[in-house]
Amino acid sequence: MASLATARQQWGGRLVLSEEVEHALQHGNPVVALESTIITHGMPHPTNLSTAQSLESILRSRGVTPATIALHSGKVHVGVSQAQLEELADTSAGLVKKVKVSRRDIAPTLAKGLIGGTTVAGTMYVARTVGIGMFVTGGIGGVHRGAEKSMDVSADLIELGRTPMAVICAGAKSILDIPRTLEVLETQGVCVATYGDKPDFPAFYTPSSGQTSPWAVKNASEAASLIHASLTLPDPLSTLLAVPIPSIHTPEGEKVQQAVEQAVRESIEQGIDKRGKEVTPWLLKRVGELSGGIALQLNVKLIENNARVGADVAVELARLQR
Ligand code: PSU
Ligand code: MN
Repeated sequence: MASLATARQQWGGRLVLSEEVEHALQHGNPVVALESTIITHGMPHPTNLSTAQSLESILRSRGVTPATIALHSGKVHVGVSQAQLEELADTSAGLVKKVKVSRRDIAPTLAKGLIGGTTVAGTMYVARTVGIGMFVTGGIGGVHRGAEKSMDVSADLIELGRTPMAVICAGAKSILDIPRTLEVLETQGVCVATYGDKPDFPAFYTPSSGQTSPWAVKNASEAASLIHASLTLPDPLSTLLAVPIPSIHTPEGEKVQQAVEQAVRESIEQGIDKRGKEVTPWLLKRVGELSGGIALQLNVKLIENNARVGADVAVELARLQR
């Protein structure tokens, strides 16, 4: 595993760890990475801020140190201050636009000293360098509908294939082509496992996408053994742990599905589907508008649920790693 001294050297003075993250990593205490694109581009203000704070406090209350990752003024931050969280979440007009930072955007965002929210791919890239093995988020990027023409396949899927880590999410949004997303994950050598009683691969707002995950784990201890096995292979591999949204939300989830279908239709009609990195944020915003705010409420519920599960798994995993 990467030592902090090595990581500092590799980043050449660009790495800033929060005190609590540094302490936890040095002592082998459980640490979970959190992304920041969801703050800068994925949710509207002020829910983006309250959710980011809530995720951190859920993790802490279960004995896990949160490492929210973001770029700021030429530095890579692993663990951000309250003030930085507020700045990331501030979407008022007139501010310099924040960058959505996938793998390819890390260097230019640093070189230009901009503020960047890291995507799943960007967050994994950074987390690995400091030896963090677990990451909690809402949904990953995937294969977009129509990708057989547009070739819009999220860098998140490729990152999962090259950066060994356990990523906990609620599946992939049905703004995406879920069967093809699962195909690419297989091609990339990523172990996809559903958490809980049923093997269904979840579709973010709803517990089932109609697809089945190749693997399943029943509880935190089974999840931790799987992740431990993946991370201790001769050439470590990633696990995508898919946690279904709790079933009490199913009626609202089905309403949001209708908004998703309409948003995807509109994106094609208006040519938004050809705008690269803007596609996902546009769809998220439009689903929010069309669902009258229900999508956002569900998004918060499911990501908080992921944080609870992720914390329990991280505690078990740290035990196995001692
Ligand atoms: N899905 C969500 N909310 C989000 C994202 C995805 O429900 O905020 C963000 C994540 O940061 C993810 C990124 O890594 O969008 C994927 O973007 P793209 O499809 O452009 O790779
Ligand atoms: Mn894309």
